[in-house]
Amino acid sequence: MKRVSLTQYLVEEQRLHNNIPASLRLLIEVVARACKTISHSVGKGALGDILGSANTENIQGEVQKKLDVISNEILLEANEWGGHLAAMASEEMESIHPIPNRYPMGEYMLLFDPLDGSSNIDVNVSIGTIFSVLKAPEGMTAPTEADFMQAGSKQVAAGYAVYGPQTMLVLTTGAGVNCFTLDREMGSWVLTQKDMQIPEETKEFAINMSNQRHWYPPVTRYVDEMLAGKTGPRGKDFNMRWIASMVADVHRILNRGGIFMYPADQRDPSQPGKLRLMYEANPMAFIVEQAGGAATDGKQRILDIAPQKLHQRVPVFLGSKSEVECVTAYHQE
Ligand code: AHM
Ligand code: MG
Repeated sequence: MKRVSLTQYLVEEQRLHNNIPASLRLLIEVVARACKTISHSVGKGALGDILGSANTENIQGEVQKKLDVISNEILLEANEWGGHLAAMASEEMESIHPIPNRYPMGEYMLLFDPLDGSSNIDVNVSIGTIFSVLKAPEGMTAPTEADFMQAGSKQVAAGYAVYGPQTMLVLTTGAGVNCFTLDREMGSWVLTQKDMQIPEETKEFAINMSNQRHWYPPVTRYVDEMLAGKTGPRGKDFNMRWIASMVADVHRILNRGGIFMYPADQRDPSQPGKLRLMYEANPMAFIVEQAGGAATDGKQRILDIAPQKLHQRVPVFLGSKSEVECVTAYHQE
């Protein structure tokens, strides 16, 4: 079988759909290269002094792991000098990171969660990197946080790398979703799944059940009905999976269907859910919709949310269309 590399895919995609100009291709290739470096660090584990805590806290007051900090540095350094970006924003940094003056300023803005699934780093369970690409506003000279406040529907590209038994890169530029596997010997990304499609019907759900007592009624009702099995209102037995790495849970759903939920709950009404709109919900919603699935915050399409601040959290329901529509309908009743 002829192998198609990430570069060849991007060049041919531009010819076909005119949706990946040279500077966006450079951006995607640089991010993919950074993910390769992160994958290499992840693979070293205890041999690479990358496990454990960095003894620092990020903007959300979460203790940073060494690998959170290392991955953030790798992405910043890789993307600074190419001339394709105006600014970056990261889950691990309080404010935006404009491109230093010594480098030319480009037309895109990159957002990322450098290392998602931090609680799984030290136990050798799949983790990942999530990224989102926006266009810098026309005529922008000095980027500010306000320039990033664009709805997810404005994303020009989004993707994630999952560091699991294999390292994979899943990418959309708005014309479907494709998956590349890292050939570790050759150091290259090879196209291994074209036009991924999420099955519309499913019997699998993902939610952290330990929060059950804190849920709001629509989520309780939806999950109770699934748990009732064949003789319940849904008329079928459901299976549950929760990896606690969003990349790994979403990757499973892209491949065999399912619904992923991180709802808001009653613990802290000022924090609507755990996941961040700009680094987690938006890029994953873009990918899921491009693969024929759906993504809402329970009330509206995630990609339509007008962001208020960089580190904003939102409830997330995404995956197989019929299930997302069902739980969203329960929120509207
Ligand atoms: P992180 O970005 O700090 O790693 O947090 C996000 C992760 C998601 O990958 C995952 O779905 C969720 O947190 C798991 O949360 P919990 O530990 O509450 O189950
Ligand atoms: Mg994270």
